Amino acid sequence: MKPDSTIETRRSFCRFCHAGCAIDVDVAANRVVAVRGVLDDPMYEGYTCIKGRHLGDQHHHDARLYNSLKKINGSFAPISTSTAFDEIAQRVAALIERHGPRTLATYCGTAAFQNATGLPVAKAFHRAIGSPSFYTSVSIDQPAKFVAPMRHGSWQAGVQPFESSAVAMVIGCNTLVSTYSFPGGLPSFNPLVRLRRAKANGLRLIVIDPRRTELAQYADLFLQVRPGEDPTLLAGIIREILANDAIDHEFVSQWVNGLAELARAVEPFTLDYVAHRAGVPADQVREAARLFAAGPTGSVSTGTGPNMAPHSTLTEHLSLCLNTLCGRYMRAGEPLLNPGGVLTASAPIRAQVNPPMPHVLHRGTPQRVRDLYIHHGEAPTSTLADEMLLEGHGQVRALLTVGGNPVVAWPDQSKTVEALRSLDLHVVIDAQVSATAQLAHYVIASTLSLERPDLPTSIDPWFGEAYTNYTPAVIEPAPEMRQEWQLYTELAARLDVTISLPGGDIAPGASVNADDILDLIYVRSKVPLNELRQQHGGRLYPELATTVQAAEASTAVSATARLELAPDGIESELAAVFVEHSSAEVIAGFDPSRHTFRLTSRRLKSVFNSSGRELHALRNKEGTNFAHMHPDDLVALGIVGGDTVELASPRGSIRAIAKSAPDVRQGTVSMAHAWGGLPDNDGDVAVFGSTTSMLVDTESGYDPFTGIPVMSAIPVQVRGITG
Ligand SMILES: Nc1nc2c(c(=O)[nH]1)N[C@H]1C(S)=C(S)[C@@H](COP(=O)(O)OP(=O)(O)OC[C@H]3O[C@@H](n4cnc5c(=O)[nH]c(N)nc54)[C@H](O)[C@@H]3O)O[C@H]1N2
Ligand SMILES: Nc1nc2c(c(=O)[nH]1)N[C@H]1C(S)=C(S)[C@@H](COP(=O)(O)OP(=O)(O)OC[C@H]3O[C@@H](n4cnc5c(=O)[nH]c(N)nc54)[C@H](O)[C@@H]3O)O[C@H]1N2
Ligand code: SF4
Ligand SMILES: [Mo]
Repeated sequence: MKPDSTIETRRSFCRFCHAGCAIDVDVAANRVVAVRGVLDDPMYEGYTCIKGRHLGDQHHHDARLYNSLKKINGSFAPISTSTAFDEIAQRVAALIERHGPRTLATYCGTAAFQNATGLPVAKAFHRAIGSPSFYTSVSIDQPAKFVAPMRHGSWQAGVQPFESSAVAMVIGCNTLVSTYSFPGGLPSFNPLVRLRRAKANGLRLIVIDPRRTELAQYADLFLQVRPGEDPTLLAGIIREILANDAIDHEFVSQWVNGLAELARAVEPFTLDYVAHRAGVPADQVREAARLFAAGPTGSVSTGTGPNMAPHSTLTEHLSLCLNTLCGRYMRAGEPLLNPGGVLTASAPIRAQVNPPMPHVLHRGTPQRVRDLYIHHGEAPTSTLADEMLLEGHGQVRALLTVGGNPVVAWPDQSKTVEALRSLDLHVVIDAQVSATAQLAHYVIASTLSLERPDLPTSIDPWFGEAYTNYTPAVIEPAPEMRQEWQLYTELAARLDVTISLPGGDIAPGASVNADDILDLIYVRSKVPLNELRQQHGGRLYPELATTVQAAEASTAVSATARLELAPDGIESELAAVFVEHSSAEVIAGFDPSRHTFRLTSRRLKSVFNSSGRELHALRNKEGTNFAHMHPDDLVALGIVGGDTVELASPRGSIRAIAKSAPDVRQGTVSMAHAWGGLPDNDGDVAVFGSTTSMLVDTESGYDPFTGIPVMSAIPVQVRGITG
């Protein structure tokens, strides 16, 4: 920093992860010199984490990409971004001409979500060119969250919120580290303070996780379940609640179908069976059922753990059933402090059921593999590598990767890398040359969060009270950098395509800026964007609060607008679970005598998936993605923390550094994903880590509705490596 440069403080919000914490950014000479939480922000009250406090490093580190790159004879050379767009558009046009629009796919990763404009414009571009090949990280995250309610139905007014509840059951979610949670779970906005307040108000917390997590430290009841056995445990808890007749009869009789069928399906899951299979003592199962059903308020929520384990839509369904059986929903007249978010249109929210729609799950545009379909306009990412490799009509030959890192994040790393290497055209827009960008034909230098105006959109409906926080760009991007939406508007200009957004069209070549795009997308915002732009940072909008409306008369008597406890397939899937010895049996090649451990997913505080490792301060905090194991398991294997181990699943093997972790259940290896790099980059695992997706098989054990493979509770053999 030059001595004469003055420091100016600008208000914004952090987008390193999804949590959107309000921050003050000190800027001098267009560089971020410090980041602090905003103490008087009404939602975050000054909270930030170590990643947010290193936002400046993220923007200015040595490997930051300031220019776009083109691969020539196997190595990258700088190219002007505008020339890159000319060349890319030409190649896209030729590929579409030859193979049809489906040949062009987009994959939007996490950085397209912490970003109000990236995802909507990408989607609109795909609609405009007629390409259904639209993929995001959601389908390798918690896709059951979208599919399970299509079979069960959903309650329009939502579940009872965590903070004002008497009890909460959290299954495989660790918000104190991930600052992430769906409604019903611990809100991710300053989570520890909210947890402490809720506990001071009498909340009783039940945590179900194979690891005694940071959140589990606060649990009144902790069930250290065997990885992958949540369906058994939840079936047992439901059976116990039914046996004690502890359900909300009034709610169930008015709004619910399938009670007898569900009761029949869970009947075999006795306390003894559950204790044996899920590894949770019978008295704890009984106590969890008693505590949850006693409520009288509070819901079940799940995180990525069970959503990535075998039978993920079944687990999600059973968790919805628990909420439904106990009637843990907002009722007519109760307050809605953030009715559907600030940035969406006003609409009455009623105490009634959005009916199940199971018929749409196997209808629409099919994928060419595994009998999977496109839901919600999004195709399952677990099939994208196959769609690139499988020849024939519909093959994906060109990919746009937007703020994602498939090489380390997509399931089955070997197949992913083979598929990416086979593409005719791969364009990555990223702020650094990620492992994925190394394989691309073009890398477009992207802006980072503080270089663009934005709104916290993906979490907008999740705030407990109506809140939003418009931010202008707080520093200027370098001239060659582009925002994600510009990849699409620049292609559209060159392909003569009109992109339609809710507020109007973007004609090919029209001159638009990021604020114009925000206006076009969020035209129905309850508070006009121009009003939001007048605010200095985050604010509550208490004037938007309403109450839950009574059900429409026609719905209240309709037999079809009911929540379904036993939709088609649930009884047979529970019966199939019952006869398994272990959920790992769904995976081809599983050998119980060899694969005696289960590898579970987890998040690390100082990095965000593959982001953050490029910054020394953050990397040094974590070291690597250790294979955390119980000390007794280390002794039994004859190894100590710091030793290298080989983890071998039926699909692949990796090396990792063992770490003694008494908080991990025996028989479990708890390890973070998205470390390592290209498989032939045989780096030191103690420094680079390793990629757990190498162990993931996409072709067996996947969920039949979402295609998500088994990405947690993966059966592995663990071996110490000597010498
Ligand atoms: N085995 C296993 N696999 C998993 C998981 C697991 O638990 N286990 N988790 C899954 C989950 S939940 C997810 S969400 C996915 C994540 O999958 P991805 O989203 O594909 O992976 P990330 O590492 O989050 O990729 C983010 C990329 O965006 C770049 N980036 C950061 N900021 C910006 C920006 O502002 N603009 C642009 N253009 N780029 C930016 C980063 O440099 C990085 O390369 O992985 C999934 N894969
Ligand atoms: N610091 C940081 N924050 C992040 C991320 C990050 O990488 N770092 N990633 C972001 C992303 S992309 C997402 S999707 C969210 C995810 O947010 P969370 O869902 O909270 O993710 P985790 O912290 O991994 O918590 C998952 C928990 O599931 C448990 N688990 C694993 N397998 C099983 C199982 O079979 N059964 C049960 N019951 N539990 C199991 C794990 O032990 C772990 O405690 O976090 C986001 N936030
Ligand atoms: S929790 Fe997420 S949004 Fe908040 S400071 Fe940390 S990285 Fe930024
Ligand atoms: Mo995620």
